[in-house]
Amino acid sequence: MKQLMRSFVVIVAISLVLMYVVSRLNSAQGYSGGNTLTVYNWGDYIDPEIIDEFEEETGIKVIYQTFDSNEAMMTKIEQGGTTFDIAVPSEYAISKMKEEDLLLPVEHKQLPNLKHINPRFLNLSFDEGNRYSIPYFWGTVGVVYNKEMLNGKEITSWDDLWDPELRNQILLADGAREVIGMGLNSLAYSLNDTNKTHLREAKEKLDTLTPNVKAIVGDEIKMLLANEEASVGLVWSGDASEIMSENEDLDYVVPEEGSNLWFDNMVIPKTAKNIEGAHQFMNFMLDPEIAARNAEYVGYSTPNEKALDYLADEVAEDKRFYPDEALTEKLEVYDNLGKEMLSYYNELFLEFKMHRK
Ligand code: N2P
Repeated sequence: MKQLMRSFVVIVAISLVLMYVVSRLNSAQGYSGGNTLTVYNWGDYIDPEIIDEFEEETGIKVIYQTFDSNEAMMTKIEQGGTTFDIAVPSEYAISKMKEEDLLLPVEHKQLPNLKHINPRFLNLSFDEGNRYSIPYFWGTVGVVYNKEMLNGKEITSWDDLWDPELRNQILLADGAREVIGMGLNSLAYSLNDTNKTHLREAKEKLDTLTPNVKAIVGDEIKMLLANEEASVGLVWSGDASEIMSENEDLDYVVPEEGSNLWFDNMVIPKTAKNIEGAHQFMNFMLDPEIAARNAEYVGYSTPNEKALDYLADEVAEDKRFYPDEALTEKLEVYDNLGKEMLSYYNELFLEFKMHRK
């Protein structure tokens, strides 16, 4: 009995010491127990130091997860296995998530820094009054190309990508709407076309691009293009801007037939557990100095007017990445085409990928 008692005392003592060590470790990192925030964002879409600063300032521990397409993000949120406090969908996905009742309204009163956002990026049709979403980054879809590797040949139109001289030279971002969109735009159809004959035609046109397509890739597209593994890429504008600062032979163009203008906003999924923390995170990201550093780090364009003051003039005034309204008016924003149509776009994209095999 004595022996048993002694073992019990030893176990209790060890447990107490362990509990003390864990609590010291946590407080050393500034976390108060259980105060966590789960953030779900695109890959390569935040300066990790900003997460550290948010944790230090608020005592909230951030659990950070990434996705590489709106479709993957929505599927995960719909399934509900992991609960997220913040997600960063693009406009058509926001509209769809609202429709499916997957979002919580945002309390503007808790976001004093919202005033720094340029009104041009507020109150857009996918979320009137910004009831559910707060601007994070914006941009276009276009083509990045290596002037040296193309021997000075310029790219100005989508059709230029079909040039037989570009055999095995093109990398495509892995996005259904972006790739099908390129097919649609090259045929002068809308990026929101729902006519299945047109969509099939676009997919068939894309099939003829196959000999030129080296690979369909995720965030590694930046590394591959910067290292000149290919001379042309279908990319989001910020990825182009990021790699152009690493390789001066690269340039970015939005093809003349037209392209996509997109907006990525922060939202609070319905299943969020830390709603107050989610607002703190949004307000932190809206701080002009933080927004500027984040934009500088990821290469994407900030909708934060005040943040532009902190960016170098050659960045903030670069029309390729900060096109004015006259330019963006010619571009199309993706509409929420509804479940059935979005699945059809995905299906065609998969078929195109299979065709390459
Ligand atoms: C970041 C991708 C941004 C996607 N890696 C644009 N919606």
